[in-house]
Amino acid sequence: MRDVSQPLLFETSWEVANKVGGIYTVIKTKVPVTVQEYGDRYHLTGPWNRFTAHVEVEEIEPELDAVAAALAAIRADGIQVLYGRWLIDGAPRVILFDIGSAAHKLDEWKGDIWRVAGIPSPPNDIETNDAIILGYLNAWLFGEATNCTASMCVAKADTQHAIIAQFHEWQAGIGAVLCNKRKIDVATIFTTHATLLGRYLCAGNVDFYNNLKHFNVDEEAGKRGIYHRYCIERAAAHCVDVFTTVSNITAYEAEYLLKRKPDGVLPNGLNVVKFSAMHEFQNLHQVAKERIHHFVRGHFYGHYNFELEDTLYFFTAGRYEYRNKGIDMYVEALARLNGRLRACNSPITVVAFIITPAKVNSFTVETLKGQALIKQLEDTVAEVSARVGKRIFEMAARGREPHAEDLLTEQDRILLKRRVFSLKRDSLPPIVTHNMVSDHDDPVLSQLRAVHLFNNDDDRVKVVFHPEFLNANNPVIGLDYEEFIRGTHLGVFPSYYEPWGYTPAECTVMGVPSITTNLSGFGCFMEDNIVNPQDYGIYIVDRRLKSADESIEQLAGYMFEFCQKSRRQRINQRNRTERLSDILDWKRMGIEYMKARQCALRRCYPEAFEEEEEEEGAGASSPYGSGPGAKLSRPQSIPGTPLPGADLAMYDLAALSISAELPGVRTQEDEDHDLRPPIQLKMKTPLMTPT
Ligand code: G6P
Ligand code: 1S3
Repeated sequence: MRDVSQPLLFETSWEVANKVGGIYTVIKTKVPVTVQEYGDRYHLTGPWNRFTAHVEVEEIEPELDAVAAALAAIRADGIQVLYGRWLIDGAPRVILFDIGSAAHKLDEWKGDIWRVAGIPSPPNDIETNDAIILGYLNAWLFGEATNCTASMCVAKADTQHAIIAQFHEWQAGIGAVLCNKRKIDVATIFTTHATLLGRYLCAGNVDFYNNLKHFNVDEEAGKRGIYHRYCIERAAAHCVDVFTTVSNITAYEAEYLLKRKPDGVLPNGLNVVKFSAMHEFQNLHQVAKERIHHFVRGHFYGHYNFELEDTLYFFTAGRYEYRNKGIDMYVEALARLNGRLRACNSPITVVAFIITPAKVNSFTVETLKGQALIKQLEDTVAEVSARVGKRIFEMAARGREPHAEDLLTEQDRILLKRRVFSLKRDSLPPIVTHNMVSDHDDPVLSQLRAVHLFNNDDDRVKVVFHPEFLNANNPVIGLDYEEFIRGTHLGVFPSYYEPWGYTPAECTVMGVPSITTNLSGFGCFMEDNIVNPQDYGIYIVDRRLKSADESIEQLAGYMFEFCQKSRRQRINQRNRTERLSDILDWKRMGIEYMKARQCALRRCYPEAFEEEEEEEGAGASSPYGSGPGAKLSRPQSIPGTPLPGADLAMYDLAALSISAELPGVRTQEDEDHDLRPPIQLKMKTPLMTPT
């Protein structure tokens, strides 16, 4: 019998040391807590991206005999594998497979996966081919390491420790299927971060959530050309000991689309950086905001008729999934906000950013010119100021009182005049910072035209569409994403399809209020766990029970309400938002991963827990109940019904994971800034301690 007290853990994903999207963030930020728990018994496996691996990974020799022997067997077949330490916090061991070097096996493996699991794989779907190769290599690794399919290194295989393999997302799913089909002696977990069908269906014009129970899933997948990928995802969900996803809403979706009710929910956390002094993050806001001011002066030159002191920065960001990420709703609500601010003669100007990668050629000349002109003006003013300073000093040193008219020479005046003239412009400030490949039918631009948001002088809402992710070397907004968030006032993410949603979570840990929806995993999590999230700067738009028009109205209302806050109120609200960051820390969220692993071990090696079960009563100590499909324990706080008939509470393990006294620690500074009581968490159930 394998020893379950010191298991080895392998976590596998396409995004290990390979940044593609949100899963990279999940894995990378979670590493420190996992390394703390597993130390050298923890490995991550994924594809070897040669463009990035050489800066991300330091090659070392494997220490564990079983891993070294397994890699030797795989390499003997001509497959290249990088074993090393991923150079991030926690420095975990990684095993990266060169997918191309296994291409000679592809046809054999495609045939095999059809025979053993009935999963088809059409030609020319590179992503699926890669997923098949990754899956087979992982299964090979686990087989060798556990002595289940060992070829040449039986003596070195690990037959002593229990091994847990966790697979993230469909791209890693084939490995999970093979572990099951080949009866490899590992406890398995499959975690989906979205469902393929969900993403596709939501992007179309479908009333997704109300029809979830009625989709003909095979037909819908077939119509969208993703049937084979769907087969991988569904098979993985069914082949593992424990099936999980990232939020209740996605668990509900997975139950109907993948036909297995998830055993639990593993919400995403973040590495929370705590400043020793509360005001430090407020200072960072001020510094970053100044940098955004600088961009705005240049971008709006010639029409810069608003006060930056009364300007608020809103933004949305993420993958360019126009409908799924709720960009459609954001634009419509901005138009309504513009109307309201104008109607009440508000002194506030909102500059609303949209940051999402689209197909572009380069920055527009107008955009670059604006920044160049403002830089020129800044340089000229600096030169003139230096000369004026020198003159004042000379006069004062000679005992003369300086008079304003003596300070600027005729030459200075002409120079300044020329700079001021160059700021005149006939056109309106541009909406988009780049030349778009399809300007005429781009969804954001088309809708901005439809709602007449053109950056007119009298518009109180100005729009800047930056169709590329930010980085510090950007010549226009020279800030990386994190600094940019810090400088803004409000993140707006009215998503329709958002299994978790890191964007509002990132805002929260940086103390920036945000708007999310009750269709996003993050929004539901906050709604389920915090009493009055709005008090803490988490606004949740109802996209479940309201019509689209009502939701837009609610969103516009939240933004308008935010515009009416005084500076003092905004500062207080930021303090409160920042205090929520503790509940998003992996130190808390990671507990759900522990539970999933514990559950996988119990299901895979029930005999190892028999004694304990006898002592405690069957199933008593299992975090997810005693067998697949077991009913989950219900939380004491039942969340509001999402849709008629939908019971999200049944996946609500996540809500159990936070101890009630967590973020309530208050400093004197808190008290000074914020007279409200400590954060009220909804859940009262104590932490489940995995055994
Ligand atoms: C931070 C800074 C303050 C600044 C304030 C501006 O709190 O520490 O010095 O006045 O930000 O807040 P606002 O919401 O107007 O950007
Ligand atoms: C998915 O990435 P996305 O932006 O396509 O996974 C993320 C990590 O779990 C999640 O935060 C997001 O909601 C999903 O949609």
